[in-house]
Amino acid sequence: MTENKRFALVGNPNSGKTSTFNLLTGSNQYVGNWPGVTVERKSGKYVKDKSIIIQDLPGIYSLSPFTPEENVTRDYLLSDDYDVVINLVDATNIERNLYLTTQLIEIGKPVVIALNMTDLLVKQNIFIDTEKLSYSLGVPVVNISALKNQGFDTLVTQSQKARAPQVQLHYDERFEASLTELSDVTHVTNRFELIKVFENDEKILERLALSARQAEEVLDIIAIAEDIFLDDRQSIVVNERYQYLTTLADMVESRTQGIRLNVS
Ligand code: BGO
Repeated sequence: MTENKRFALVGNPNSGKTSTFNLLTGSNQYVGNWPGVTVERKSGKYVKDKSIIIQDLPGIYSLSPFTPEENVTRDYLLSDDYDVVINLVDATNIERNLYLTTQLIEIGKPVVIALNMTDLLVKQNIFIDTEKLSYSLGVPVVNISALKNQGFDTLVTQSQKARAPQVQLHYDERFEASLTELSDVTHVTNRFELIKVFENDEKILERLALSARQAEEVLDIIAIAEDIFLDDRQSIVVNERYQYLTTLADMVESRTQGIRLNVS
């Protein structure tokens, strides 16, 4: 079994990506631009093992390519230029941060969640069951604090040995039924691509080069879903992800109000 050597750092803005990148690479950094856009490209070598290459990717909230940053990150993640994604997640705001995670997992390459800012959890009376989170998403979750330089050895070890996600995130049955129909028509099996077909994502559709008949059937399936959900295709997907994440957060996170009862 070969170890992963090419790490891609992905996360929301302010999740601690820059702090993490600096800790992992120290002064072994290379700064340039991504081809064709004025988006900064930073990569580097791991301070403790120079054979590990770390690619920092622009901070984003979603893999819908609306901004140059989202485009750069998405194109990179759909390439074969990396072995594993390290997904920075702000532990004090998991529901919002995990929105991107659902999409990363659906791409199907190895993902490790670096649950950052864990130094703030006790102060903010938040408890996260990381084992349950890991089990639910089918990917390793490592607690880190970029501020306190904690958890990085474990993060690197887990990233080296991470394998493709073991769980398929399951959405509402009606949405799943549409995805199954789309898969039957298009023969697409990758979850990320399939959901992008549902969203009518131009880039993915171009790549798939569907026949006129397939394209027509795809549009019929989506139109039926829009009638059922009384919503447009993009909003259906956003809502499905958030519903999934609300349930997940309820299961893995508890927040107390800062009142500690003394039980004697
Ligand atoms: C400021 N714990 C805590 N408590 N803070 C962290 C951690 C952590 O584990 N990791 C990062 N931060 P970036 P992106 C700041 O800059 O790495 C903090 O966008 C400030 N700046 O120090 O930049 C980090 O690259 C003034 O905070 O994230 C930074 O993903 C007052 O989270 C912020 C307070 O980290 C974002 C904080 C002038």
